[in-house]
Amino acid sequence: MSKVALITGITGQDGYHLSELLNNKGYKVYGLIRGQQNPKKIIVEQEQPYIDLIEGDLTDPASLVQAIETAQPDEVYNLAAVSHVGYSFRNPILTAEVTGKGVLNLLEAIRVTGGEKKVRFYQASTSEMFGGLDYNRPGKGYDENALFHPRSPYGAAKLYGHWITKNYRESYGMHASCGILFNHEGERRGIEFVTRKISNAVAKIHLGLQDHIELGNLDPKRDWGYAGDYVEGMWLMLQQEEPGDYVLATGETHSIKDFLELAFKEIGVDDWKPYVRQNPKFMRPAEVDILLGNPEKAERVLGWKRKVDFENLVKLMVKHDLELEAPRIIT
Ligand code: NAP
Ligand code: F7E
Repeated sequence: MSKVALITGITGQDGYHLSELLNNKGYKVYGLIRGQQNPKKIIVEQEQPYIDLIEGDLTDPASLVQAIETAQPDEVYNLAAVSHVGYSFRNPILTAEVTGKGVLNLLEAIRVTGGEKKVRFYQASTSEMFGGLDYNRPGKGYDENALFHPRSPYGAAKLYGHWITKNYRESYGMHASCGILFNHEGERRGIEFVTRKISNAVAKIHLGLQDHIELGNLDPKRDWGYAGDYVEGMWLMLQQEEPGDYVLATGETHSIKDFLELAFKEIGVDDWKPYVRQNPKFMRPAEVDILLGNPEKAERVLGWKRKVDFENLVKLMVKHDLELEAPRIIT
């Protein structure tokens, strides 16, 4: 009998990579899709016909009960969220409803349908819960025991999701695990996130489709890995006998300027500065200046290790966007 997984956030970056992974492992995959006419539905149906889509929304508890009853999952991966930090400052209440309380709605749907002892649950926690302050382990990075200090409505909502997941583990004996994932990127990254915004603009600049890119703060540093590597870690967490919390990270940190430097090199440009303009519109009311993760526990307990390094991540993203944008040139 093949295992059954229900993935929320199926139209997102991680939803794509995780469903590919689980399908290759022989799982029956269900995906939760929201909205009356979600434009991404047709893309999922075309690219990943093996996924059974179930309509539902993290803010609608009854739809989640229905989704659990329909899929009868062995594993639930909660990837759905308002996930853009900048957007969360502009829409803090929606963010709390979806990214925070939505986790509780899903856990309750599992519990009231009697799944708390059967279902293994993954919560997509985040390095944004650390906030870049209290950087109390210089050189080593944040691990599972580091202090939380979220610096955005997104980070605060995720922290609620993190603690309510741990609470259901402790209160009801649920096999509920939290992956504290540092930034992970790739070909499927949303265009509103800085790495993809850069790789896509670099491709368009090279192809003559645009002449510059507008960005916010260029100094923050992030621990950037490849999404395809990180979904393997999510799956490994749910295969452990005991639930737990794990940091997935590369253990390296790089600035946005470093990313620009490597991305523009891919199109033969040594000096990126003439192509970049700063626009206050993309600055945030509070910034996370530096994130560096320590994945020692995940490496030791799960046997997880990232495969793609920073340089190859930038390369694969620019290469992908060059291939994506080239057909748009009208000759
Ligand atoms: P993403 O590409 O932004 O995808 C977010 C998904 O959530 C989309 O499928 C979206 O569906 C869905 N969603 C939004 N609101 C919803 C609602 N009310 N009900 C149901 N679904 C809803 O995010 P990602 O990069 O794949 O990240 C996956 C998860 O990991 C997120 O929870 C994110 O916060 C977390 N995380 C990401 C990173 C990272 O670096 N990528 C790091 C740490 C944690 P629509 O198509 O309907 O909008
Ligand atoms: O910003 C700066 C921005 O939006 C990275 C999400 O997946 O990872 C992601 O959150 C940095 C920030 O990602 C622009 O101020 C400058 O310092 O790509 P981002 P994020 O905020 O780190 C975490 C781990 C998550 O959990 C989140 O879901 O880049 N920056 N200029 C810019 N950022 C954006 N988006 N756009 C700019 O123009």
